[in-house]
Amino acid sequence: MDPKQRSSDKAAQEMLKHVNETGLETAWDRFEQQEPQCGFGKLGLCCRNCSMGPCRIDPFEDGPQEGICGANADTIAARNLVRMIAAGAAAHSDHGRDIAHTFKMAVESDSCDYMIKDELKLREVAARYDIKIEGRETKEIAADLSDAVMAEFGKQEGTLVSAAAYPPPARQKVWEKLGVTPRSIDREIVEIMHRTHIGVGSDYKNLVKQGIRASLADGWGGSLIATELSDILFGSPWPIRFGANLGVLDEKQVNIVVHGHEPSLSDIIVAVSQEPELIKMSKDKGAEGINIVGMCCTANEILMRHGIPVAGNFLQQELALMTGAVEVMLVDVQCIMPALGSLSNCFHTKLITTSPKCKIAGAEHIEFEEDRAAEIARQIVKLAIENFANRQGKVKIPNVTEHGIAGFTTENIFYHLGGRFRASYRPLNDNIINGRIRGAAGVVGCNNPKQMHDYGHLTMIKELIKNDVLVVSTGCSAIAAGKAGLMRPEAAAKYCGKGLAEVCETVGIPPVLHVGSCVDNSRILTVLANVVAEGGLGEDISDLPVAGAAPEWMSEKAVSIGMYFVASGVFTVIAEPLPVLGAPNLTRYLTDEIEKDLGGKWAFERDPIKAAGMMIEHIESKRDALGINVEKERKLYDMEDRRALVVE
Ligand code: SF4
Ligand code: MSK
Repeated sequence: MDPKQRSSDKAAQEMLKHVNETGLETAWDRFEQQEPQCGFGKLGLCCRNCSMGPCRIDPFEDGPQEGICGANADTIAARNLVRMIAAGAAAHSDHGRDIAHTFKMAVESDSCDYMIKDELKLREVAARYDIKIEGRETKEIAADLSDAVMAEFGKQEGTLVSAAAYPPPARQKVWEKLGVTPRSIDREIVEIMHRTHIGVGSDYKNLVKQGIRASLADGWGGSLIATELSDILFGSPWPIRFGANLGVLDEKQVNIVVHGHEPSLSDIIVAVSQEPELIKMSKDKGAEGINIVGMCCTANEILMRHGIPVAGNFLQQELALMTGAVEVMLVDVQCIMPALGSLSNCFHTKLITTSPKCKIAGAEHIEFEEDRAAEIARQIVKLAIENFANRQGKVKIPNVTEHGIAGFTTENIFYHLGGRFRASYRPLNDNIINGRIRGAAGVVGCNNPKQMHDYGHLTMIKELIKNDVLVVSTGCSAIAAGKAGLMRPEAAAKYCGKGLAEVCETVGIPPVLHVGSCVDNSRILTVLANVVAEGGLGEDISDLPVAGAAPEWMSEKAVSIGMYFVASGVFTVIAEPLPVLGAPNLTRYLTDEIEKDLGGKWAFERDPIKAAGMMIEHIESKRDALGINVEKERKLYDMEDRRALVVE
């Protein structure tokens, strides 16, 4: 297929053309080999939850309408869906648990390579957990926070502290009424596996209810813990310039690509790669230095905090390796294609796995241990330096790099909108109320070879900002926006409607705010909670003129994210439909009736312009409901009016 039909990214197109000439395979080729994909799977109608099966339901109603145990289409599709949520919530939350372990080690040890970098955030988060702050040492507060956070994963009684401390009270009441307030993170995931076992639940709504509860345990629990402890431990992000796309690889330097999701090792890799001894070693081997670049969400973690350039998003991981310029691709967990194992053997690249949870055939395994973090990081950097001399043949790096500003957080967004002397969400709320900003949209998620690479993200984002909708972005969507120049402050004048352009230019922010990795979708939740708390835009997140989207989603984590946004009251559009379309009652519930229960709902739309139109329509309907769409007559003050403005 023509590379231009596979990707809208110039660097990816160039590499795909090169790949066609070399005969190597990519995810796009393997996708075509899978066509036509299984219709039962797409519709959610196959079940292999026990060995009486596998069973499948005939979507045309000519064949069986029940599995051997009697499960119908709604039951089977709902069980499959909530198992996807369990996997997604588990991935995010286990990431959170790993960060919590690193945090605990940093708190307990005096000789560890990690330390608390953001004391202010430590105190803010600890206060939310009701931990005494006044008159206490940092270490004491951190020790209490470490215990409190660890308890969130496995406690047997009560509900999540963060689900009560962060969301607006009105939202908490919605959850209480429906009975979906998350209890503990692990429990909700385990309970999905229990409820979906043969012969347990068959009521599709009751199954979805547990999916909702587990997704909330992810968004307002596991993911939030991952984000907040990472900020405390590695430093809260601050707006920072970054470079993006395959052109950030440097032919003359030792290139190390860090890929996956967890920042613990990559953060240390960034630090040790700047050590003079290692830089000298790289020069002794004929390189000009050491170049660390990121891929997927590990990239987002170190880009947000250190401005480390990002080589690409999910569908570019094979392409980065195919440049022949990568000495080491260092991976941790999630979104790492197994294909990298055999592909790395066609090049000099060493693929190194580091997590006991993620070993890949064809890769070398160097297990990461937090208590030897710097030592292991140095070992890996040295391996990369030694490997520089082993490059084979010609290196092919597309000369394509964009720049942008990343590093926005719940805490610093308001500094930018409010300015140094007016640090509150008031200016954001006021600009929404006065209509300069119509509303906000979270555009997040992956790439998927079913859609042209990056096209869905970019087309949707451009349509939203053209209509004065401020966009916040995470994950591979944020990387797509960065590569396309949408994170340059100048993008406001080029792509935005008049109102949004005015706000962005006044404050000096880009119209698309990079708020981090996949777990950092929790930042979007806390921004929404802050906007509600600031006042003037309703009592609940479901009152706000906001919407969410994942225009190229593929991972189970995206299903959990989508569900926790819907459950938090957000209208959420995804391109590829959830695998439920063979189950009519379940589909109707998710895309319509669920709104009565939660204030948010799902929509499926592959055309990014139409999807953006649906989001804008929703935003306008919320503005109408808030009564802020009324055109106000502008009053020009004369001297008499001014004299009347007596300052008390
Ligand atoms: Fe078939 Fe029921 Fe077993 Fe699923 S759980 S495989 S529908 S018998
Ligand atoms: S990395 S989950 S492909 S966004 Fe977070 Fe990208 Fe999706 Fe992975």
